[in-house]
Amino acid sequence: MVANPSALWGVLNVTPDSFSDGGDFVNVDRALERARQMVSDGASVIDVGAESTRPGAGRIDASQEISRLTPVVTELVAAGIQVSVDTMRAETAQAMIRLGVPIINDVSGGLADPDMFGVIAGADVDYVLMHWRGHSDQMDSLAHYDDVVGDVISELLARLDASKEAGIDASRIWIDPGLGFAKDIEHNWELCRHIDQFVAMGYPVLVGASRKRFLGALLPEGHHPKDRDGVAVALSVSLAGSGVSAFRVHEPRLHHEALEVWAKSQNTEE
Ligand code: PMM
Repeated sequence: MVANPSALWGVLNVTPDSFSDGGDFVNVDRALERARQMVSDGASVIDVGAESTRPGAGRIDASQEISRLTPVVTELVAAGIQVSVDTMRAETAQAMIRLGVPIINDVSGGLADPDMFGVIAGADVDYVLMHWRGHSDQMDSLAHYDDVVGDVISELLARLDASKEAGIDASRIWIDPGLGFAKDIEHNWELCRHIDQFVAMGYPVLVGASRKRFLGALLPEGHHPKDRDGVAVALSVSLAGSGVSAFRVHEPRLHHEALEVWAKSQNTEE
């Protein structure tokens, strides 16, 4: 038997200003075409976001976020594609749940909006609870830890406790160490090296390293974030045997092929 490669969540940013693909998929037809392509390339979930979380990014309001998401999400749900919506806002999450979205991906782990946990607790959805310390315009100044792995785990545990108190079913929760969010380059690597400790927490783990700055630091100055796909694939392969449940990636085809090679190369004979 061949070991199962982790699942892939394809990133679809319907934003004019995301750091790697801003503006590429604002047009609804192009967004749908890209989503379909990512599914045929091996993505099992399409993670749609309408608000950029790149470092330094400003915020948009909920009505703008909902109006960017609605046409794309409606079509994806109708096409039977498994959709996750990347939002920190309870109002947006509620609107997307009404459209039939089965997963809410909240990079703030419920911290950005006090109503988020209540919305999730009352719905039949999975919830990605990511480690987060503050909004994009301040997160770089929040990247201070005594022990990054221990601190991120204890902050996640505090959010998991709060989610339980709010009535969210633990079996619907995914956790995510939040690579690039209030972490410097070395913090991100330290988290990758110790990803097994996150897996040991007993929740499915989602990792979002694709095209992030800490990977870009390995490449020549002046490169485009899209040039980071090769190093991102290498990282996915290096984490493939760690028990991570899914990788959130911009180029599912490359990750899918590489993870297949990884799986074939494992000695998993019964
Ligand atoms: N990273 C970004 C956006 N959403 N969601 C999760 N769960 N984990 C992440 O690491 C994550 C995320 C930022 O990257 P993008 O601008 O390429 O979407």
